[in-house]
Amino acid sequence: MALRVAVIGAGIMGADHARLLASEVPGVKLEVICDADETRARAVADLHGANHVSTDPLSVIADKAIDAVLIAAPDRFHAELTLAAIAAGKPVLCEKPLSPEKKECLAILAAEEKAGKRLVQVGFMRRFDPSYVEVKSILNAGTLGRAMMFHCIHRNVSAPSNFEGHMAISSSAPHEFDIARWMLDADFTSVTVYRPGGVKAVPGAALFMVLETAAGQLVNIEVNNNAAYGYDVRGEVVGEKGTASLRSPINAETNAALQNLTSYAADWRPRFEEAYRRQNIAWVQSISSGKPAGANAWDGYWATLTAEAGIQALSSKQTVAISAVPKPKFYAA
Ligand code: ISE
Repeated sequence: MALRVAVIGAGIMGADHARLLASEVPGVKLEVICDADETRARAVADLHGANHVSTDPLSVIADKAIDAVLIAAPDRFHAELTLAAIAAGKPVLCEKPLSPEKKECLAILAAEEKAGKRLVQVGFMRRFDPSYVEVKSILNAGTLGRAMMFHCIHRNVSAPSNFEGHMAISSSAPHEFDIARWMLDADFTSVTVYRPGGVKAVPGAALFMVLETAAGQLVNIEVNNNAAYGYDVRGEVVGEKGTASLRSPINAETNAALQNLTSYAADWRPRFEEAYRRQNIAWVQSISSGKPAGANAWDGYWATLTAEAGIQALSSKQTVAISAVPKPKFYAA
């Protein structure tokens, strides 16, 4: 029987997840699109063939006709909705961040452990991106020797209109925090955050971060949500014997007027199309196999813990130590 999925949030990501679930993921019936704006929910439902629309996420999650929930609502609602899914005993794929607040992530860890079943996957889709996966397999094969550094770049054309406060650190940088922990298989111990001189501190303005891992490796991350020229994500792992870098998918190049040109996407969806597709397929497969896939709630907690330390580091202009609660056995392996 097909898995009956509700998508909560019909903004950019909710609409894209609805498209993927309806057209790219086997074994799914797109049942409900839920959004505070009913017209927006209806438009996405009609486009992707969902049966129903709703404006009440909690009743959708509790509905017996729903087997699993994909949360793509604004960040501040992620924890409440994830907790509701856990209370209903339903698997949930929650867009990143799991919550912008670490205390809410801790509440999710406690609730999931109490439920006694791994129900939460966090939407750190880069773990499924072919370029990150290949760099990790090169590193794991020993070709580069021991990893010493990971250079990361994260640039958007411009910060979305809903960007406020420190969302560059709490909403965008968590992708980098998570992928660096995953790539190096190491937790962070500290973070320092710099704002380049002369840059106005508007939401999404350029930042440069340096993190240290428990093994002493260094990770540097540029997050620049207002880079103007295109969506551009780069990464290079530097080992003692060599380096491995990401290649973004490029499907065509233009040769004309004495120039060779390739283009940048306007946002992350084309760059990570394949990652989202594989992530959503893996989520649905993990529900039928009972074997969790991708980033779990513990990983979500770690990304938020790092972000909170990063925000503190930016305002204090100090290096901030990062220390997690002991890892519950429930999340081992
Ligand atoms: C943005 O906040 C996101 O949500 C996307 O997942 C990410 O790829 C993008 O670069 C972020 O700024």
